[in-house]
Amino acid sequence: MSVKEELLSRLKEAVVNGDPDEVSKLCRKVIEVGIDPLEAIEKALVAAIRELGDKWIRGEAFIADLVAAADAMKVGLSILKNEIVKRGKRVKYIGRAVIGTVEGDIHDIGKTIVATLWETAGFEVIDLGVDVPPQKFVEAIKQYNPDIVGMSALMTTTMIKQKETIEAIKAAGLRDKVKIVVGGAPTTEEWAREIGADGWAPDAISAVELVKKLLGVKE
Ligand code: B1M
Repeated sequence: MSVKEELLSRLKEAVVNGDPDEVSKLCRKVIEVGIDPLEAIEKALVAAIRELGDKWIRGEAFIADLVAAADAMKVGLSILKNEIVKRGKRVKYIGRAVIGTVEGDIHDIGKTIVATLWETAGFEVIDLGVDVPPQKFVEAIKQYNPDIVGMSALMTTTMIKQKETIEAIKAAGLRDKVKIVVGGAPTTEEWAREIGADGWAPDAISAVELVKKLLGVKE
C-alpha cells in the first residue's frame, strides 16, 4: 500500500470512528505530503460516510455513529476546503449563489461539498444551512440578489420542498431573477424538469460545471 493509500485509508477510518482530532491530524498530513485535497474528500471523507451509511441501513451501525462520523467529516472538510481555496489559482469572481438544504431535511454533507466547490470556482456562496423553509429562500433572494439558488434534498419525503420553494419564488415575482438548481441523492434530471428548476447535478463536480454553463461562463 502506497503512503497515499495508507494515509487516505487511515483518514477514512478516523471519520468512520467519529474521531475529529485524528481526522484533523490526518488532513494536515494529507496536505503536507501533497495529496490532492479533492481526492481526499472523495476517497476518504465521502467514502467513509457512504460506508457507514450502508452499515447503518443494514442495522450494523447506529444513527449516533452516523452523526459522530458526519461531525468528524466536517472538521476534515473545512481543513481540506481551505487548502483547495489556497491552491486554487486566483479565480475570477463568477457570481453569487445562495444554497440550502430544504425544510424538514438536515442532511448537509453533500450540500456543504457543493458549496465548497462553488466557492473555489469563483462564487460568493451564502449557505442558508439545513431545514430551510421556502420563505427563507425567498427572503435570501431579496437580501442577496444572487445569480444562483441551490437546493439540496436527501429524502423522498423532503424533495417535494424543492417544488414548493420554486413555487414560493415564483409567487414572490422573483423567478426570472435567478437560476435555480437542485440536487441530492433521491433527485433526478426528470424531477428537476418536472418542478421547473433550471438545472440538476448528480454530484458536486458536475454542480460546478452546471452553474458555470447556466451563467454562460466561458472556460
Ligand atoms: Co439520513 N437518510 N436520515 N442521515 N442518511 C438517508 C438520506 C437515507 C437515504 C438512508 C436510508 O435509509 N436509505 C434515508 C432517506 C430515505 C428516503 O429517501 N426517504 C435517511 C433517513 C431516513 C434519515 C432519518 C429519517 C433517519 C432517522 O432519524 N430515522 C434522519 C432524517 C433527519 C432529517 O433530515 N430530518 C436521517 C439522519 C441522518 C444523519 C443526520 C444521521 C446523517 C446526516 C449527517 C449530516 O448530513 N450532517 C445521515 C446520513 C449521513 C445519511 C446517509 C447515510 C448519507 C448521506 C450523505 O451524506 N451522503 C444517507 C444514505 C445514503 O445516501 N447512502 C441517509 C454523502 C454525500 C456526499 O452525498 O448528500 O448525496 P449526497 O451529496 C452528493 C450528491 O447528492 C450531490 O453532490 C453531493 C456530493 O457529491 N448533491 C447536489 C447534493 N446536494 C446537491 C445540491 C446541488 C447539486 C448536487 O445543487 C444545489
